[in-house]
Amino acid sequence: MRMLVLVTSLGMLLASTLGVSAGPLVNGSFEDPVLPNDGRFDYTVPTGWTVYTDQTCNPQMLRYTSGTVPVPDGVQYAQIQTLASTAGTYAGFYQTFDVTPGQLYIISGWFRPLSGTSIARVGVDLNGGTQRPTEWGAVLDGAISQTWTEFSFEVTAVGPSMTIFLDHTQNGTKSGRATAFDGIKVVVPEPASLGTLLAGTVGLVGLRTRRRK
Ligand SMILES: [Ca+2]
Repeated sequence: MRMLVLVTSLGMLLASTLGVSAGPLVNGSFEDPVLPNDGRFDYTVPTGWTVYTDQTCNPQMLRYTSGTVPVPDGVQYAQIQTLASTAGTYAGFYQTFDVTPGQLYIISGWFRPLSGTSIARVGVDLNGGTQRPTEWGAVLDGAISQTWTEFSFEVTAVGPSMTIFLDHTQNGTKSGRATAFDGIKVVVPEPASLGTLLAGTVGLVGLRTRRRK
């Protein structure tokens, strides 16, 4: 048991040394909960995420079946649909996760406005609250593209947590507009001395393997 704890600690140390993950952002790929493979979509809130809107909306999760467009990350994705017939109405998912103050993070993922009047946006509340952003790190207007598009932007943490907003809004007055999201990731940029770090990693992994025996 003591050896197990040691190995776990070593793994955590390794992860923090590498800086691969920013912390507990969970289910950025929307693979949880697992949907049945027989339906087109489910009105389900993805695990770890919270729904917000100014009026009314439908959270949805979808699972790809054969014959549909490939999913960017895994086999499921999430989308948010506004039900109000008001231009500017909005809805989305947010999630708060731990960060290190002063650290630079790359936020990336995929989004897809599902109509010509849908607008996909991703932004953060740097204070880790639930204040919907007024400035966005990534925007895709459905009038420009309605296909899966990868986005990426950088933010510097100011506190111990940060909240990401996956936002949908619309230009037109038709209800039932939506935006899809998948593969949301928060990572620390790779350091320049990657080769040196990798060499060190191989050594640590070797050590870890031996200790497990
Ligand atoms: Ca996915």
